[in-house]
Amino acid sequence: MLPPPFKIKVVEPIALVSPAERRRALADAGYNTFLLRSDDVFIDLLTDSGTSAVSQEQRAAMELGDEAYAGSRSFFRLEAAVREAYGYTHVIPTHQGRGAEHLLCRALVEPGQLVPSNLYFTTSRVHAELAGGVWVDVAVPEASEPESLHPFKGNLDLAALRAALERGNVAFVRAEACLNMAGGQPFSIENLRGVRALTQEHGVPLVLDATRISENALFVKEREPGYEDRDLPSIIREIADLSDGAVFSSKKDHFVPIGGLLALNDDRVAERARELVVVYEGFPHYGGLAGHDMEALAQGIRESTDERMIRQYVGQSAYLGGLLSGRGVPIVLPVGAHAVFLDAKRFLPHVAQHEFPAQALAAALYLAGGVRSMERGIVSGQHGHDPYDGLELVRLTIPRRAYTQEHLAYVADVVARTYEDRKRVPGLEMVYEPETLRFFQARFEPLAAFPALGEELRERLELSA
Ligand code: P71
Repeated sequence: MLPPPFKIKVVEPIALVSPAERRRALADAGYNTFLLRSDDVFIDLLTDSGTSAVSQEQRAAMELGDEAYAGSRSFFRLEAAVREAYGYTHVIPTHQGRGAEHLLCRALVEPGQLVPSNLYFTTSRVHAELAGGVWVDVAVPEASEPESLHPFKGNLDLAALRAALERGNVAFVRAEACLNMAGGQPFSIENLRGVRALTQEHGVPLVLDATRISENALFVKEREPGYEDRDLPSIIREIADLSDGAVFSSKKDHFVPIGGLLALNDDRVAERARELVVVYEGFPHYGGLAGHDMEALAQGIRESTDERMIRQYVGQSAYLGGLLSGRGVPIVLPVGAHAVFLDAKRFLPHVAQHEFPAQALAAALYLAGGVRSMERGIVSGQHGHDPYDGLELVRLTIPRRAYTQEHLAYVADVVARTYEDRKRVPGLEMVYEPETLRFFQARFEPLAAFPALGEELRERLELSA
């Protein structure tokens, strides 16, 4: 693996608090890693959202932020950067991805209309449903098979999509790049072309969730015949050109702590979205962002099409995944874009799904080594009273440009140590359940005492140091 195409100029101290403090912090957080304080976390792999390092060019650009309420120069620079990278006609900034999802769904979804998509993302689905839409899962079955080596588990199932379109009353079709809930898995351009043909045949808009489009383009280059010699920006552009619009959470690929985009080609839909943005986000020339945020975002978009940058990032997940597979830890394969996903059903087979195995595993990893991860199982996946028997994953998500190989090697040690002691990890009981997006703030109690993983790991690491 080549070294990263950057070096470190500004650092942020981190520290591993004692095992006793971790126990207390975890209990105070109701065994939910979302509720931990970052001071109690050593390696923070909760999310790649808003956690990247910014570049010196982004910092410099921020000085140029034009904070004019309307007609801001920074907006026009952002618009130009979006058009250059993706080619969309209309650009509406939002405070983050879900702001764009809200506007899109309010503009496009009528009550009772269907929104077919590859799997779901929590906020995307909630906004479609709040607008009265009905979410339809049209992912290929391999998306939900952690052991399938399918190279494009982010593909849409064209037969299922055709059936949904033939039922009629479809608001828009959503295709998510590097499908988060399947493990950061790409779609192929061949598949997207098939989706495009079907949506055009039925006169239905195709909207990308392009949050992780750069990594998707890199996987296309590596895995799809005919793309090996293409440059990354042209593949990104080809993907965007197959769609009618996109939502972006810019907190990922665009290397900014805050920001999102709604990009559209259709004038009428864009007009509706602009009527809504003034109600919910702000004037269309800033949409919930400061001028300096838009400058950092415009520069981040340019960096996000740099193949060396994206290759280094995807390489970090592959590195961590390789260390874990080598030690027999069950993970989702192939390793995806932004994270390594542990398969909690195989990691903790003694914990039944109603005892929240992924939540319990995330808690155990924190105790073992101060590593914060995110539950992606029944706590985040179950929706209302629908039964859930889907994936039970723990996501070790890699912030961009933030951690070194040494950090990741430590994480692999913590996970492998926890795996050795997996039989002693208890299930959980949910003691507080919020009504929507329950995973953020739910609280749990362990059904038996957690083993003293942390104490033992510390001894081992100190001995080997
Ligand atoms: C991630 C996030 C952040 C997150 C959001 C909700 C629950 C837990 C964590 C955000 C995404 C995303 C995709 C594909 C839209 C959003 C929302 N991901 N689409 O993975 O991955 O964007 O957070 O900027 O509002 O940790 P937003």
